[in-house]
Amino acid sequence: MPQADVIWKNGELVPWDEAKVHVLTHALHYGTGVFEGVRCYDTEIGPAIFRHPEHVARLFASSELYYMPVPYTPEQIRQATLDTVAANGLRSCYIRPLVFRGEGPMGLSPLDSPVDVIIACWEWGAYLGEEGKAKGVRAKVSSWRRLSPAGLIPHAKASGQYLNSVLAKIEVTKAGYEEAILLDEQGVVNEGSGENIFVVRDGRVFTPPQSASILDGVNRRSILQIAADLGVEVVERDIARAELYLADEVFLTGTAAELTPVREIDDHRVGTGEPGPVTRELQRVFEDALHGRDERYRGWLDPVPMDGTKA
Ligand code: PPE
Repeated sequence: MPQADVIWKNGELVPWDEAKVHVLTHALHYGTGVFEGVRCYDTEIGPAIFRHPEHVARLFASSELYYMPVPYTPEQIRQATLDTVAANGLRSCYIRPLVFRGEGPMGLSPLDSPVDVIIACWEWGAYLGEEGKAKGVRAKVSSWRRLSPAGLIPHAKASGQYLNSVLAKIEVTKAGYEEAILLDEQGVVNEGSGENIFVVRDGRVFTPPQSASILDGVNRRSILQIAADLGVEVVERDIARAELYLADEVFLTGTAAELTPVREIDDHRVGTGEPGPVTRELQRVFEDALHGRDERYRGWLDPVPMDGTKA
């Protein structure tokens, strides 16, 4: 993967190769970490982080859900993130803050292990490929069901929980597809392995509600706002598997994936097999928002003071 120069670790910027942990790190054994995926874009107003406070807030919410007090304030984490991007001199990048239980006693009780924080960033292009973003990806419904709220917390972005997505992703990539769609135990559509999902039928847009086993995606919220501004109705309701096949359009949203259309699901062509008009319009406005080209959404950008120097 592309490396950057420095990584923020517990309050200090350290060289990329020196940002290491001990093999008895609690999170390595038990998945006791929470993280964020954030993006910085080279926008009309300079490098800026998209919906930064929302990502920081969700990081703290995930930490709280797993009884992992972050030893910094949200404002300190925001500032540290700006510093990390600036120190690496990256005008656009993917940012990965991670809060985790570090080196401490082995065993399931994490409460005596330290809470460590790192913030890394690197250049990361289109998650599901440039072609996928332009033409749509081929998806498959995974045989693995989305993790149940009876056992874990879908609304937390927690490291260990991602084993569910990892199984789904391995299954569908081995079968020759680009992305996995996960249903819940009742067979209701939930989300992609790392994205929220939207279905368009007869000009109306549907997306699973907060009560589904989904992450409350920052980009999901952005699309709800943009759709409202465009006068496109979005209904948050359960989606049946068959509706994926009967849809006119389907698309995925996420920080890594941005807005990626889906052109095929389980070997059924979605609509015409090309991204449809609703997807295209939402994607166009969304991309404008990400890059600061739309005045209406400038408030979603947190500018990175670059100081013109590399640390
Ligand atoms: N659901 C899941 C399960 C998920 O992981 C993500 C983000 C989303 C929905 C969309 O959330 P948001 O980014 O706030 O719109 N997935 C992150 C991790 C991807 C990875 O491979 O790692 C991301 O996009 O950064």
